[in-house]
Amino acid sequence: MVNFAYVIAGSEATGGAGIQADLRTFQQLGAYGVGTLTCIVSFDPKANWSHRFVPVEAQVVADQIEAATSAYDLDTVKIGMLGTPATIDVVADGLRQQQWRHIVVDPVLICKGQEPGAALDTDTALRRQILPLATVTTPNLFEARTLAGMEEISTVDDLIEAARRIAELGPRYVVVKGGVEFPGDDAVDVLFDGDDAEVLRAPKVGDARVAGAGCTLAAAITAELANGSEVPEAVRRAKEFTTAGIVARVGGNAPFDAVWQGGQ
Ligand code: PXL
Repeated sequence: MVNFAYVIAGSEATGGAGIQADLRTFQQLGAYGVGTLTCIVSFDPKANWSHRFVPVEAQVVADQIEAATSAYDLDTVKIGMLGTPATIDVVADGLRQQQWRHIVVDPVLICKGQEPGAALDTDTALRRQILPLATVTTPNLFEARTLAGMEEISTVDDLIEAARRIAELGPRYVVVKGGVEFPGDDAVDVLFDGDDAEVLRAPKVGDARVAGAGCTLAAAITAELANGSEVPEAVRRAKEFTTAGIVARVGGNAPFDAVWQGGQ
């Protein structure tokens, strides 16, 4: 029997991040990937690889959710980049049509190609309409500062405080990711369950950000949950999977490397 893992996310045209990374992760972890596309990001190599962003029409997002959820009894979903308030409306509506065992929300806040005004609307809509539905959310340092309303996160206590504040927005579990920006030699993540915090560490692999790391972590949590793990075990395994993928990263002509999900 195969377990289904569903993802609602954007395409990143180089394949490093977004739904391409999510579906590779699902495949590696033995889950059958089902995907709904929300937007298309095409970096512009002529303009310093800046973001070009095109949303998929809201009705088409709704149609995809209808097709996917009608074809299979899905119960575990990852939410990646949504991109616009209109998309957030239809995704929130779609999610409310059925019960979910797990909703993993990677709170992708801004996309550089967007107007600042539009990005703020999108942040507000995500916080109000999507985060409260999450059983697990996985903000990076920037997203954690924004969602928790903290100017600085530079200690493990700060990571825990951020997680505590974000849990008050509704998610059952919060994973705050320190990443390469967080001081020290380790990539430190904190898993907060509403009461207690568990600190996860792995030695940093270099000091440059690797594309797709955040997408891969959230997708790996989703796949492990689809395969029956409890949240803490899913998060620990997902971190190991992602670290191995960063070690095995691929490089090309873009100025950033990307996670290879086959690293483990
Ligand atoms: O890594 C965040 C992310 C998620 N989803 C899409 C993206 C990006 C970053 O570029 O393009 C589609």
